[in-house]
Amino acid sequence: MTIRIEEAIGIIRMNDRGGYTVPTNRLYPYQWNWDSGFTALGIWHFNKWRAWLEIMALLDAQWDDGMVPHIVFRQHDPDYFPGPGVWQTNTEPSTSGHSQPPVLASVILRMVRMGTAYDSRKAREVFPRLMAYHRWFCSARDPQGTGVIGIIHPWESGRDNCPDWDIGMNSITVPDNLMSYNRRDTSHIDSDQRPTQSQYDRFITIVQFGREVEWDHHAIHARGPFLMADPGVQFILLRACRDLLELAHLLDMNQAFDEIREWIDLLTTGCDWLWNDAIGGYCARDIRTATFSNAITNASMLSFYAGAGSPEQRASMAAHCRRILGACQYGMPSWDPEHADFESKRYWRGPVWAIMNHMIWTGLADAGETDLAARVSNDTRNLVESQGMAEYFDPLDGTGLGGMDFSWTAAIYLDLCSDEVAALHKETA
Ligand code: 9WN
Repeated sequence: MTIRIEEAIGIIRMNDRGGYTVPTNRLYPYQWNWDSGFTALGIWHFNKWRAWLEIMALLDAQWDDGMVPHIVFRQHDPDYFPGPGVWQTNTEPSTSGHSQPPVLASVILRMVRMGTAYDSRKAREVFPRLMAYHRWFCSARDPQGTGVIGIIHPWESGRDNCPDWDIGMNSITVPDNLMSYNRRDTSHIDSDQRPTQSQYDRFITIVQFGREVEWDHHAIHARGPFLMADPGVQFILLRACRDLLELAHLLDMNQAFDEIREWIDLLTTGCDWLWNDAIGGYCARDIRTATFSNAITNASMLSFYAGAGSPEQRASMAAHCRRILGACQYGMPSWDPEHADFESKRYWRGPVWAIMNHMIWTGLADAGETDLAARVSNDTRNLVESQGMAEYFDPLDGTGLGGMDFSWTAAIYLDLCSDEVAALHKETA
C-alpha cells in the first residue's frame, strides 16, 4: 500500500535548494507559491522545522502591500522562462508580479491542528502576514467590494491553460511590440502536454502590460488585458478565510475576528455570480463581459471545500461529480471529459492533479459525500503508486505526465499516508 513513502521523501529532499523547495528540477527551478504551501504540508510529516522554514521563506518574499507572489526568484536560472529580468518587479528578493491560489492559511491550520505548541508558536508568528495576504486579495483583486475575486493572469489561477480562460485569452490583442522571447518549457516537456504558442504570446502580453504600469494592481484590475473570476481562487480563498478564522480562535487572535468574518460574508455572496444556470454548476466568468465558461472543472468541484451553495446547488454539483467520475478511470479531470474541448494529456485541459484532488476530497468529506471523497483519494493513491510522483496524470489511462519527481505530488502522497510516515520517521522539530 505505502510502497513509495521513502521515494516521496527522497524527491522532496532532492528538490530542496536550502530553505525552500523547487517544484521539480530544471523545468521549475524557483520557489512557487501554492507548490510551497502543499509541499510544506508534506514535509511537516517528517520534519516540522523544515516545513515551517518553507513557509517562512515564501512569506519572506511578501510584498509591502501584502501580496504573496506566485514565484520567488532567488538566483537566475536560464532553464525557466519568464525569469526575473522579464517580470521586472524591482522587489527584494526578485519575484513575479501576481499571486497564486492562497492555500497557506489552510495548510497552516492543518499543521496547528495536528501539531504541538511549537506549531502554534510558529503560526502566531506568521498570523499577521496571513491577514495582510488575505486583505490584499480582498482589496486588490476586488477593489469595488463585490465579493467576486478577479484574477489578472491565467497563471494566477494556477490552472494556466484551462479552457476556462479561452474567453478572456481570445479577447487579448497581442501587441506588435511584444517582447521577443524563447520558451524553455517545451525543451523539457513534449509540446502536446503544454500550453500552445498562441497562449504563451497572450501570457507574455499580460506580463508586458504589468511591467509597463509598474505592477500597479489597481491599473491592472481596471485596464489590464485579462480579468476573470475563477471558481478555484474564489473557493480556495473562501475556505482559507474560514480556516484563518478558526486559526484566530485557536491562537486567541480575537482582534482579527470581525475583519475575517466580513471577508467570509462577502466572498460567500460573490460565489452566486459564478453559478451558471445553463450548466447547473459553478463556472469561470469573464468579469468585464459577464460571459461564462461552459464546463465543469476540478476547480468547480472545490465548491464543497468552500462550503458554497444552497442544498439544491450542492446536489447539482454532487451529480456532476458522480457523472464525471463515471466518465473516466481516474478522477478528478481538470476539464469535463464529456466536453468537446477535453484533451486528456494537455496540462490543465483534462489531466488529473494531485493537489486539486486533495482539496476536492477534503471538501467532499466535509460535505458528507463519503463515497465520492473516497473515490478521489483512492484514485490519487493508485495513480502515484503506479506511476510515481508525476506533475499530472491522464484521467483515461493513468499515464504520469509533465515533469517527474514532483514535490507537491510527493507531498500529497505523504499526507495521504500520514500514519505510515509517522511510524517510519520520528524526526521532529
Ligand atoms: C507558471 C509550478 C507551477 C504551478 C502551476 C502550473 C505551472 C507555471 C508554468 O507550474 O505553472 O506559473 O510555467 O507552467 O500550472 O500551477 O504552480 O509547479
